[in-house]
Amino acid sequence: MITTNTKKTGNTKSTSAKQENKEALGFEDFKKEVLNDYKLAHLSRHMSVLARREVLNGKAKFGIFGDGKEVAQIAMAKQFLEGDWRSGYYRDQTFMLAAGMTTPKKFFALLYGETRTELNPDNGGRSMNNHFGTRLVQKNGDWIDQTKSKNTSSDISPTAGQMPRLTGLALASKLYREQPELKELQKFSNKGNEVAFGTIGDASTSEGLFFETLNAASVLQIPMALSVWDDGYGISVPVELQTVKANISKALKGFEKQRNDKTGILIFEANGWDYAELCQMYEKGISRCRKEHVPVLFHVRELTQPTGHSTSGSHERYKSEKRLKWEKDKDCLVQMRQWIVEKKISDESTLDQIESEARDEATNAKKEAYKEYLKPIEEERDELNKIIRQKSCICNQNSEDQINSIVNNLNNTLTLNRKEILSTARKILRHVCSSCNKQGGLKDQLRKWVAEYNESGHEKYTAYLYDESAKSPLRIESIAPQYSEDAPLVPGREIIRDNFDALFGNDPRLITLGEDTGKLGGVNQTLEGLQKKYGEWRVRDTGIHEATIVGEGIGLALRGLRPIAEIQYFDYLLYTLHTLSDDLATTHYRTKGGQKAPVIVRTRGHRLEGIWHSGSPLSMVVNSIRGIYICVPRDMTRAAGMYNTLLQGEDPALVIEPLNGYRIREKQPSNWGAFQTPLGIPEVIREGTDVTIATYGSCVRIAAEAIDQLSEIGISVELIDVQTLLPFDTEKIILNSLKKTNRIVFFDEDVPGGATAYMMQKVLEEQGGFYYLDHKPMTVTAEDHRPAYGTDGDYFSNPNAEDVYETIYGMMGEAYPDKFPPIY
Ligand SMILES: Cc1ncc(C[n+]2csc(CCOP(=O)(O)OP(=O)(O)O)c2C)c(N)n1
Ligand SMILES: [Mg+2]
Repeated sequence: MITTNTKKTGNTKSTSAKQENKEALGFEDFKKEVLNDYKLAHLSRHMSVLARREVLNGKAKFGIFGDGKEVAQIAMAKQFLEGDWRSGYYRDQTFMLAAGMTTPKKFFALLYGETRTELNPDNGGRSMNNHFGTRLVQKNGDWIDQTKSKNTSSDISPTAGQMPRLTGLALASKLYREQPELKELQKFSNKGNEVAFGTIGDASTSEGLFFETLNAASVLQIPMALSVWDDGYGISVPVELQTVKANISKALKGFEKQRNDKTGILIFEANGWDYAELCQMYEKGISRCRKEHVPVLFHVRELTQPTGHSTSGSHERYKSEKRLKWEKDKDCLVQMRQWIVEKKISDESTLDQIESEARDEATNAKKEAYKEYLKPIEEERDELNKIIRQKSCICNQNSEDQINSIVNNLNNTLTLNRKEILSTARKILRHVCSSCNKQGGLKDQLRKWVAEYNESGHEKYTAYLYDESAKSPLRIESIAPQYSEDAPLVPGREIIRDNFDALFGNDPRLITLGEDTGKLGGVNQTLEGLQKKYGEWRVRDTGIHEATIVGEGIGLALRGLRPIAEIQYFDYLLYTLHTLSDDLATTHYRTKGGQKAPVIVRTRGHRLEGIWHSGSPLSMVVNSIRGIYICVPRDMTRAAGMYNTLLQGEDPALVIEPLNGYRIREKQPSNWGAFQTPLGIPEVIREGTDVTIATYGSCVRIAAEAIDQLSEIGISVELIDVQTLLPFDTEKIILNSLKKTNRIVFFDEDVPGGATAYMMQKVLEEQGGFYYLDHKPMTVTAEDHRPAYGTDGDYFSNPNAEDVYETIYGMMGEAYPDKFPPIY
C-alpha cells in the first residue's frame, strides 16, 4: 500500500538480510504501483488534451474533461472494489480508467458519439463525452451479476443530479445487510459490503439536491462516500460566490459525526495534488464507510483545470494571471513528479520516458477509435454513392447536374456524418422522376435505401425509451378482478391496502418509502398496518424530501429491488420533477438499454381543492417524463390492477390514484395481487352512438353523471376511460368509437391545451381520427390558472358535469337544431 511504503522509503535500517530483502521487494512493488499511477495520470491528461483538439478541429461536438483531477481519482479508485458503485459526473475519466471501467479507446468512442455499444458501452451515443455508465442489463433483459463487476450508474449532465440516486445506491447496501429475506438475491450484494462512491464539483454543492441528499444519508447512516472535487470554480463563478465560508467542509461542520453521535457524516480533507495524503485519506475513510455503514465526505481541495471548464470557452477570460500561475504550479501531475523525485522513487529520465509512453498510448487510442467510428459511416456513404451512380435507369437524366452537385457536397464534406448522408439521399429523391415505378430503378432503390437508413437510425438514436425485451409490461395481459358471490362493497382504500398486503407477502424485494408512509400507513391509510407486518425498512417513513425519495427508489431499483416511491400529493411532484425527468425517465434510453430502474412512483391527485391540492397538472408529466409510464386509474380496483401489472415488468411508472376515490365503496375482489389492468388499453365504460368522450381518473365519474342526464333527452354518449396516458390507446379503441359516433370530446381537469391537446393529437393525427369527424373536436378542461379553493372555487375553475353536458348538447344542437335548440 502506498501509505505504509512511503514511510519505508526514508527508513531502510533493517536488522537482518532477510528483512532487508523483504523491504527491498516491498519497495519494488511500491515503486511499480507509483509509476503505474504516474503513467495513468499522464495517459488521462493526454487524453484530455487530444480530445479537446478533436473538438476544436471539428471531429467531435463538445468536450468536457477530467484534467487536473487525475491523482485524486487514482487514489480513490484504489479503494473501489467489485460490487461497488459510482454515481458521479463528467470529470471522472481517470477514476473510470483506474478502476478498469473504461479504456482510452472507449473514452474517445464516447467523444465521437459512437453508437455501437460494443465500442461505446457507456451510452451508445446518447450523451456527451465523459457521461459514463456500465452495462447492468444483458441483451435478454436479465441483470448481470453486480457483485462480480464494478458498477457505475449512468451519468447525467444536470449538476447535482447524481445525488438522489447515490443515496439509493448506498441505501441498498444497508437493506441487503440488514434484511435477512434479501439474502437470496446474491447477484446484487455480498452482505451489504458495497460502498456507493459519489463525486460532485465544488460549485454544484450549492444545489438543493446536494443538501437534501446529504441530510438524508446522514440520517439513514448508509455507506455513501462522496468526493467533492474542489477546483474553486463553477465555470466562471468562484467558490466565494457559491459556498458559505468558501469552503464546503467548513460549511458542513454541523453534519459532522462526532464520537457519540448516532447520525452524521465523517469529513476528510486533502489537497488534490498530494498523492500520498490522498491515498491515505481514501484508505482510512472508505474502510470505515464499508465496515460501519457511515457516510463519508472527502473534500479534495486545491484542484486545477489545466484546459479550462470545457471546449465552450477558455478560462483565461475569468481567471486572474495569479490564479492561472498558481494552477500551473499546483497541477497534480507536476506535484506528483516532484514528489517521486524528492522521495527518490524514480528519476527524471525514467519519468520522461513514462510520459512519452503515455502520450503514445493516448494518441494511438484516439486514432483507432476515430477509424472505427468512421468506418461504417464511410461505408454507408459509399453505398449511397453506388446507388446514385448506377446508369441502369434514366430517372435522373434531366437533373443530373443538380444531383451531381448534391453528391459532390457529400463527398467533399470534411466531417462526414449520418445527417449529411441521409439528407443527401432525401434531397436527391426530389430530383428523380416521380412517374417511374420500375422495380430496381433508381427511384425504387433510393426510396428503399432511405426507409432502411431511417429504420437503422431509429435503433441507433431513438430506441430503448422503454424496455423492449420480453419483460415489457406492455405484454402483460388483462386479468379481471374476481368476486365471490357475497363480495361486500368496501372503501377503495381497503382495496389498495389488501392488494399491497398480498404483494408484500409475495415478494421480499418490494419496498415502499415516503412521507407518512410507515407508521401512519399513508395519509389515506392505504398501507394501514403494513409497517407492523413487514417492518420499518420495507414500509418506511422518510423525511420531506421528494427528490431524494425518488432518488432512493432509483438507486434501490438499479440494485435489484422493487421500490414504490410515494409522493404524498401529485402537486408536490414538482419537487422531484427534475429527478424524474432527467434521471429516471432517461435511464434506459440514455444507456441504450444498458441500465434500467423499475421504480413505481405512487401519488394521488385529481380534485381536492385549492391551488396546491388540485392534482391536475397532467400535461406537466406527459410532456416531461417520456420514458416513464403514466397511469391514471379511475378507481382503486383499477389502480391495484395497475400495480399488479407494473410489478410483472421492469419499466418505471407513475401511478396517480384518484384522491376522492379512497372512501368511495367498490366491490371487493378476491384474487388479490393477481388481477391485472393492462397498459395502453382504454376501457369503454358506456356504449353510445352520438358522441365519444375520452377522459380518465376522477373525470370519468363526472362524465358519467353528465351522460346520464344527456341520455334522458335522447343523446347517446360513448364513455371511454383512457386508463393510461403513456402509453396511449395502443389498440386504437378511441378511433373505433369515433368511426361510429363521428363526434369527439376530450375531457380532463388540466389546463386548456394540456393533456386534452395531447389526447387530441394522438387520436386525430396519429390514429387518423380527423377523417371521421362530423363536428370540430372539442375539449372540456379547467381554466387557464390553478384552481381556487373550496367547493365554489372548484366549481368555477374546474370542469364539471354541466360543462360536459352543455358541450355535448351544443355539438348535437348543430346537427339537429330543432331537436336541441340552444340553451342560452
Ligand atoms: C442544473 C444545472 N445547471 C447548470 C448547468 C451548467 N453547468 C455545467 S457545469 C457547471 C459548473 C459546475 O461546477 P462544479 O460543480 O464546480 O464542477 P466543475 O465543472 O468545476 O468540476 C454549470 C453551471 C448544469 N449542467 N446543470
Ligand atoms: Mg468546480
